[in-house]
Amino acid sequence: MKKFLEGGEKDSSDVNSPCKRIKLESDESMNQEEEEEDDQAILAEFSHPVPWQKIEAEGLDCDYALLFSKEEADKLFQQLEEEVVYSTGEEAKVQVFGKVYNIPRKQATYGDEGLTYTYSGVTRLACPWTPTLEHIRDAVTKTTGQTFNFVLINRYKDGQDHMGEHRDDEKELDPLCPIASVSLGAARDFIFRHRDARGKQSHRQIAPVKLELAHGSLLLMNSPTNTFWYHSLPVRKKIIQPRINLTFRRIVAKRNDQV
Ligand SMILES: O=C(O)CCC(=O)C(=O)O
Repeated sequence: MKKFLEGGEKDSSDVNSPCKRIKLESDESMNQEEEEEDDQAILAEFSHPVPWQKIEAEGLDCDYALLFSKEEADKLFQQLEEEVVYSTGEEAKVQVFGKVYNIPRKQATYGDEGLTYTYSGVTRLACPWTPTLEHIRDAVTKTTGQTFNFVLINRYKDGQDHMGEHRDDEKELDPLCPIASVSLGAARDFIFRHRDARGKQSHRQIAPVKLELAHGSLLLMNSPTNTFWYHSLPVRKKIIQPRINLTFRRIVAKRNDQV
């Protein structure tokens, strides 16, 4: 948590925050009138401005904000509980080094028609967007200026459910698009560990970066974070409430109807 607070005290005027970045891109050759019009358009478009916190370390670049109020987040959680259909049977397993495991949580994949995403030895086809998923996706787009065509949903029934260390570095992900992680339900710890500082053989001492992902929060993992840092959601036995996490992604690789 300390690292997060250290890295996260910058205010929303930070030039690296997503909203600011969008404004700066079009700054160069404008007269004042055009600039004012542009500012107004941005304010209108980004109707839900959020105070971003920057989280940085060597090769790690993230932005964190509370995107939804408690009331909105409560409602979205309930709607997702009614709408999302999670994988079962063979689809609820992953392969790691050739061995098949049950995943310690529930998963679902939604997105644009025909998109697939392969990770942990399993290929998943996107189900069509539900109204609530579209609503959350559009809120993330309005706030960040980024578009997404796929979402991986993880549901943790309580603190026993977890996710092991991994990177989201699959080739089919657009490397220029951040992975946008929306959390609803129980707040959970989320830990980044540098690839050179993992395990007994590690040759560098780099402190892990620890955050708590709150109800209604949005974490943007910007490039090159997923090249250098692994992330995990560890077991937290005292947590008895469920949590839903949605990672919005942009997939650029072939669709399943192409060869
Ligand atoms: O539930 C979380 O916050 C972790 C999700 C995650 O690591 C992933 O989808 O790759």
